Amino acid sequence: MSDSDKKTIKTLRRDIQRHDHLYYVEDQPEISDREYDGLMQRLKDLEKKHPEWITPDSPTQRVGGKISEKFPAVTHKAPMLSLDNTYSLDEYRDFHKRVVKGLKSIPENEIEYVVELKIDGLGVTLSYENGLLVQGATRGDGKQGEDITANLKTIRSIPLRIPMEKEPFKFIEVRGEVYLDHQAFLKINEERKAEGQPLFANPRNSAAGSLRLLDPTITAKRPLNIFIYSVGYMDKMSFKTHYEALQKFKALGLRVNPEATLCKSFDETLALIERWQEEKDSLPYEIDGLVVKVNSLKFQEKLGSTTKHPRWAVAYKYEAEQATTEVEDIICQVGRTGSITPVAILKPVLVSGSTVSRATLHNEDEINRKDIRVGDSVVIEKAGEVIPKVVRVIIEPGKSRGRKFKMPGKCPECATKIYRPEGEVAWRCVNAACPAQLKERLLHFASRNAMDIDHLGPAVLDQLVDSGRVKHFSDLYTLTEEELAGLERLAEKSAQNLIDALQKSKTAGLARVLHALGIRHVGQRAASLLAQTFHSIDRLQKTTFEDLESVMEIGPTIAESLRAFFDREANREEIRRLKQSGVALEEKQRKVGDRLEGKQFVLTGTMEEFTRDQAKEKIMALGGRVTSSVSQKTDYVVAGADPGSKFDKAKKLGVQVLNEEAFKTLLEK
Ligand code: 1X8
Repeated sequence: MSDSDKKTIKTLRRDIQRHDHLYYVEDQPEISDREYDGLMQRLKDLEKKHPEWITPDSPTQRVGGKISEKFPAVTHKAPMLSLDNTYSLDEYRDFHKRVVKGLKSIPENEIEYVVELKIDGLGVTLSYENGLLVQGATRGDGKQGEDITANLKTIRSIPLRIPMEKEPFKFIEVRGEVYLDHQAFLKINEERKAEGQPLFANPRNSAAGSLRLLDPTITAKRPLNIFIYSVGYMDKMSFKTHYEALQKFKALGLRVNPEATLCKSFDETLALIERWQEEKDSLPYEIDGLVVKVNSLKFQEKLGSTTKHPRWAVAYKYEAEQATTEVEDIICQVGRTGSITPVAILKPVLVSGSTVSRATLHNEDEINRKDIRVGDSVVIEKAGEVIPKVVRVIIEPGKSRGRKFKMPGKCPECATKIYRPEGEVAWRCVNAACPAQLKERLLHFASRNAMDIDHLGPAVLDQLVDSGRVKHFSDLYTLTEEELAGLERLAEKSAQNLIDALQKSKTAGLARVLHALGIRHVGQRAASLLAQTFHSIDRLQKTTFEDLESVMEIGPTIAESLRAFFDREANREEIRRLKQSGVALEEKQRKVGDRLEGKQFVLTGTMEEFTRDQAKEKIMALGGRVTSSVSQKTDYVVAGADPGSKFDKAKKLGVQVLNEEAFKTLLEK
């Protein structure tokens, strides 16, 4: 008897999976809801009889138990970069020009693009191992996300298993966008209104909120959906083009947006931009533009990425939603670097579903160009998560206006005379000790992605800075519990907690310290690359502009900024003080070894077994460094198939060239 039960269970699972796919992915159901419910009930009954046969990919297992109070962190196998945005055809043409230039030896007519819709939702990853969905995560900050597997499993268009037995890869992480369509969004807000709960501002927030619920049974009730749009990582690369990857996703049962279009030329992409301008509002879900990607994966690799964006893809954004309101005041804010930004205080107004009461005015020239004055009626717009901005003033004939806006002569915080450097748009407060700047810098230093010092908020910092007790980051580490307990609004317990948090932050590690120092252009990713490459702040400090620049992904802007920072005695002094306070300024080198210590590598061409990032990781794990251009200092050039000009240069300079086999031997030696 039970043998036939086993068979029935298998058949039911396969049938339900097929009907899920037909209904949720293909949008072409073959059976009625009632028949479907019948199949599901039979499966549930049989699994109840034989609980030992329940498998994680059974359709009954979509809704699991509650999650403990927090989602575990997940480090992405490859960073989830954001897309560079373009807002006009001119900017968009510049993107194409950069691509053509970056692919110098390739004729323009060989460059294909894929145009896709940019879904306004939440980026996620799905990892399949031997076909089984093993993990789902949010994008998070691009480097680390949250493990939301249980919630993603409730999305019926996400297969719990994909048929990858015949594929050359055993592991694949795909990326996609989770979203709610217009109808689902309106329905959820209607329900929330009825229940007296606060409304979601837009479909994107509502999707994000739903995915971060700790109780998957509630997530399961939200009709979330997904479109898969790229490979994040796979153990064996088996596609030549992005479009091919999309077709493979479809064949595997993953939900791919049907509007993805292969374009044989740049002009074809322009036609699509025009077409979607007209048609985007008739889609059943929100898009905030198009995504255009270079089709060839080889070309993608050639173009590479900056620390923030891939150079082979771009977002084309359509005009954002606009609204009209009134300027009540214009104030000036002092930033971390002393730049002074005028901000409009607005009469609150609803745009794209959220209330807007401030808008950045960017800088003096912007205000003058638009002639924005207190009391004016203005058109504002909000594009996605971008800070709202003032588009233009509505001139009402006959209505008298306020006075023309003038920048204050002095810093609104420290009253130092402000100045506008030649050739720049921003006015600056040059007082390095300006409390407003110092507070912003300290807040950044303590922030979660930097030194992560809990309990060091604006209220505490205001007092410490205003009393003159804290003038540098390092002063934080000489604070005592008694001193802190004496501050307003800080209980004794919090004082102890803050001391503990400061103590803990000393071991945050070099990458975080480099980010926390607030060196211009050195964001999280650059800081982490620098830490991995140089291991200690002393070494970094001694590195020349040329060597900094040759680190892959660093580039001249960051290199110049680092040099400028370390060339200032005041900064070196501060680093000495931090070191004296016990802040760790060295990265422990990974134990794996330092066999390649000091060796410089350059990678070129395509390898069979490694992607570039994988090869780079292996080299760095053994203490070596990877740079982007071949010079006298290069020890090895690793050349895969179809190597580029770096190979020729290596030959010319007499640098040792390794093929993939020799490279593998070197790693394993
Ligand atoms: C973000 C998105 C991408 C796509 C669609 N919607 C998005 N929100 C797509 O590639 N079709 S790609 C992307 C990203 O790389 N940050």
